[in-house]
Amino acid sequence: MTAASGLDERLDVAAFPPGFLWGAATAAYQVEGAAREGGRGTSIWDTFAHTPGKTVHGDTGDIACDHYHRWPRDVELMRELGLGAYRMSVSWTRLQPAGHGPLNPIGVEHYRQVLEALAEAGVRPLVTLYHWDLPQALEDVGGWPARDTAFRFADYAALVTKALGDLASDWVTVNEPWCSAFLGYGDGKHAPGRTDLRDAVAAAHHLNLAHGLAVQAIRAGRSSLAVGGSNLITDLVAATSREEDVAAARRVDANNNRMFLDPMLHGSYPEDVLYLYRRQALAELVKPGDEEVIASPSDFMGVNHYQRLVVHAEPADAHLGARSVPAEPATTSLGWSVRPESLRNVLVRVSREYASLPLYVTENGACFEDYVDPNGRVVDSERITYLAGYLAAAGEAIRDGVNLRGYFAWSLLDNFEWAEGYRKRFGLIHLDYGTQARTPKASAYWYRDLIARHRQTSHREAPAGRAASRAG
Ligand code: IFM
Repeated sequence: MTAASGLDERLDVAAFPPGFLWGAATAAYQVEGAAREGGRGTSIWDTFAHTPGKTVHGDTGDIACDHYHRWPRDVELMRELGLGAYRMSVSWTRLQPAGHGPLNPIGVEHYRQVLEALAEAGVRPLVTLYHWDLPQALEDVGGWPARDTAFRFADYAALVTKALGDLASDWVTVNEPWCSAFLGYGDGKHAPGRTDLRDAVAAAHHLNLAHGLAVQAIRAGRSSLAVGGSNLITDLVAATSREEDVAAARRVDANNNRMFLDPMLHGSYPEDVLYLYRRQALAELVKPGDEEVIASPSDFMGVNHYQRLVVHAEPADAHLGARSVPAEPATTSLGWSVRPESLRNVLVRVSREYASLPLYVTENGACFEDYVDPNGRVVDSERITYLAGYLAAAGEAIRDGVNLRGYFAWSLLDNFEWAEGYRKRFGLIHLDYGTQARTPKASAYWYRDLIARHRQTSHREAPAGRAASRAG
């Protein structure tokens, strides 16, 4: 990897403390492929993607980036970029094919090899236990709307951290429970494709419960590990100061953000969330002791941030009485807003309203129409501008007092973007899906140079021994 990049001088690396983790993220179903190898079981995403009409072009994760076989090259690329950390997820069905019982030794061996290689490359893993790939066998007996699924997840979390916890000290429980619950069971755009708001609300509570039970189970087995959840935090503004719009924005915030942050970090569901879901009987789903479990102390909180939404009151909307549109300018190829100050807003908000816990940006990034040009390069200037802006905003949040310990660009590689299939490219590294050729984009070189500059600056500034201190 040799191409040089001009580093945007407006981005002040001195804002990031020594030891700040510069990373990139992926998730198992989006990159691994090898869907029928190594004793892997079927997940809800296998079933969903293979159902006609559910994903663009009928794309599936059967092959994806073939990371299951090509991980040595991908770890090498991480080393060449100088990444300090890699956020990956482990596939539940590769490790526990039917969602219960002992772990599959082939799956364990696979992840041990990956984690060992990361250690050799000096890349610290942050491992997510659940990034949406529920075993189909558990869906068949109720899925996340069934309370028992939370307990199955806690058992799995205990087994996995026992088997791999000597090689990874930082663990994320569930990724973006809002998406799993409301896209998976509410509007059916994601697996398993169910469309019942009652199921979505039950799923949301059981994902929260699964987080808390997993924190407890992991601590009981290996108390030295750092554990936290990753929530999608959306920056929301009311379209006008009219009371109806302000109330609609508050309902969307209740559903998207506070339904997860409040129980995890404050120990209870907010009154307006309980009221919003009175017909779905949320209060009855919450059994005595659940809220204490969900609030089991975390070591960090992961913030996934992509969007600012402008919320209008919409009486015709039966769910939230709201219509949310991306704030202008909506310039990613998914039509999402590019508003760097939103990242600062959500980090400051989580830090002030919830906890002074260490925070990580566990995902942030954008998809654009990237392609390999006739010179063999991928010149993704929009992504460089995006990253420079969002990282500057993260630096401002640190200056505002946010205890931010790391940033994970979404994503290391172009990959399977769920219902959008392969046409939406979020990677720092371009994938030719036909040949599996990897081509680092201009943004990858830019990020590499940023990381190197931060390293030089903090080595100059940090007293010996401070730079490598453990976050979390
Ligand atoms: O690709 C996803 C990821 O799996 C979860 N967070 C949002 C990303 C972009 O949509």
